[in-house]
Amino acid sequence: MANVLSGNSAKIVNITSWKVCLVGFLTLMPCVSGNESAQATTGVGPYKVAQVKDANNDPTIVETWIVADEATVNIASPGSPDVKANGMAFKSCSDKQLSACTKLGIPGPEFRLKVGDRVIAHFVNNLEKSGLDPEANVSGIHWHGIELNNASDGTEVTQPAVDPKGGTFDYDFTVTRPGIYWYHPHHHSSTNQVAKGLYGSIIVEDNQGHEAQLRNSGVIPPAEQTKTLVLSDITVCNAPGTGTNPATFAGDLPHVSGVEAWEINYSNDDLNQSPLILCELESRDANGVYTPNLYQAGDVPNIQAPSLTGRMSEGFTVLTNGVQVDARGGTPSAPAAPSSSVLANALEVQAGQGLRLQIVNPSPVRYMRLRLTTSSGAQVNLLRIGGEGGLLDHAVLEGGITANNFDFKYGQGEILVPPAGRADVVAAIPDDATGVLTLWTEDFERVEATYSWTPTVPVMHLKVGGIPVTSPSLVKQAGDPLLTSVGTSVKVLDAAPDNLLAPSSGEAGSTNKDIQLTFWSNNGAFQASIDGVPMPRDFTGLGKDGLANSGNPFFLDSARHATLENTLELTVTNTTGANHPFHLHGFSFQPTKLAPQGGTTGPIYEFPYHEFRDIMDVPANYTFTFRVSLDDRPTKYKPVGGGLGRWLFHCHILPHATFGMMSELHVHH
Ligand SMILES: [Cu+2]
Repeated sequence: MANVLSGNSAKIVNITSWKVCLVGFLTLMPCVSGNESAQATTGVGPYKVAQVKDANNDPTIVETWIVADEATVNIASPGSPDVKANGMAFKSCSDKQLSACTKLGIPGPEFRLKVGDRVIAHFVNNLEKSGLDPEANVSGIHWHGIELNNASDGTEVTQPAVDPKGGTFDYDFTVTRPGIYWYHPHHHSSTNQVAKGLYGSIIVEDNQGHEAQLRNSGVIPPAEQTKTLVLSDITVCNAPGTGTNPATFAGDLPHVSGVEAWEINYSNDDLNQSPLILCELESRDANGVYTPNLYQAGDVPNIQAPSLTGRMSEGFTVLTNGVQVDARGGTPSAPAAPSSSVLANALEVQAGQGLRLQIVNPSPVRYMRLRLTTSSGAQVNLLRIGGEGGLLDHAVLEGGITANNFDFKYGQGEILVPPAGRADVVAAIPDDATGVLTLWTEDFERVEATYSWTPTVPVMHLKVGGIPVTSPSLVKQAGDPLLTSVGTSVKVLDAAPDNLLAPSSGEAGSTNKDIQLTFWSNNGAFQASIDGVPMPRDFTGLGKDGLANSGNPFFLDSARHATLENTLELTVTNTTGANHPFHLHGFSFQPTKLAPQGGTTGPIYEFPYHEFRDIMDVPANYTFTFRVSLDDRPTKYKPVGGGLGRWLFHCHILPHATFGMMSELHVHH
């Protein structure tokens, strides 16, 4: 295995305390105390993630103290000059005194669990007090995708926000479904907190031995050939006044698609959130208020503005487990020879082996469109074997254009991971592979036939070495059996009526089974909303009438109501011209269909396999149909009733959610 650790561990950032104080002053925060931030680094290398510290001797209980803090991390690839980012990071401790901890890192430490395991997570918010009103650094943890008790869901409708500088909250839940999940804040300013680095992965394996059986029989790769890839992005400021090409957009990075348009728009400042705008021209405090001279070199700017007047931008540096992997020239289909630094930091693989990648995308805006190519540029298919709800019945090859002309807008054998999405994929390294293979993320047409103007960059390099492996039973192509080969299969939800309840007296809500993702026209400006009703959860302060803080920030006309233990069939119609990744809290859903919205024509996609997910990227002007079973689970204290309560649903492009493309499913007795 390539030694990816030695270079990185030598690069623990040493920053002087005056710098932290200066940053603190400029961001209207007190100086960071203690040495923690000065010692922080990113995870533990591009292809490894730190694991949580477990304080509990019971093998079925993971108990840990999860701390959110300010942190300066080094996001440079091992061996390259440091690139320091003044972000935010999680650490995990095995004692209440917070003395035995992982390093603060991006991403936060990973939970590896089995179905049935109980998680006791004592959350500690050590972020600085912001001095802003409303308080900007309140926080909490949402356990994205976990079907847990409502009180542990970590949103502003399930618990009070946790105060900075020492506030705590105890989460206590049991994991019930295998799959890849993640955790992140969901309270005020969570857009900014996630953009600055507060996220981590959760991997849950089944407790029936199915996955172990598939590993042991060589159908899927063994643990040593399984890697977590937390693929995110971040923007880091250059020193003010040093030009329009901040360090995070290095002009010599390899780009492929969309770069010309990106550069033109960048130089014209048409991007609403270029680094120059975020860091200098329109620097904003954590409440979205324009505040001049806020950022110095190395700062990670706030990205949430108080109104949506244009399109959101991706972060400008792509991170693989908190590190920018080495650049590689050329294009995915014609890659340049690898540099010595690529060779030094690549993960070593063997020809003929299978490589399993468990991918999480915590980016607030960026879609990861992933493609693996050989040293000569030939594509190696990324076979999807699972993701948000555990393993599939059979391996699936996604992307391309279907027989009836449904266009995924990414190539067959590529993988698209939208914001907050996850994918479990296997790549069969070709028997004749040599040299360095590279996994790239490319631009995606997320705004109706328009790219995001993001450059194509590598997110992983694989160096072929050692003795070739032959694994004839390895999953290699679409249709190869997974769960079916070990005598089980994904549960299938039967067709169901919508079963929505009328809101009872005194409650607001809608009985329309079609949830509409809308851009509501707010005096000529567009506001992301549900059913035309913006539901400001944050500091945007707009009520339905468009007036500043109408006094009803939890406007619920678009809420849906249903009864526990019901199965619903609902639709989500995207009436806008851009893709939106739809997320439902608390209950994983089974996708059935994507069809053109009413009144329009176009190809239909019926899901040819069964799966449970909590994120669905809904294309512009399409209607997504899904089924969901409102299963109960224990509360923190009782065996039943944990499924009752208020569960958010929203677009997971975080600025859209904050603007108001968010509502609630209320689950009643
Ligand atoms: Cu959206």
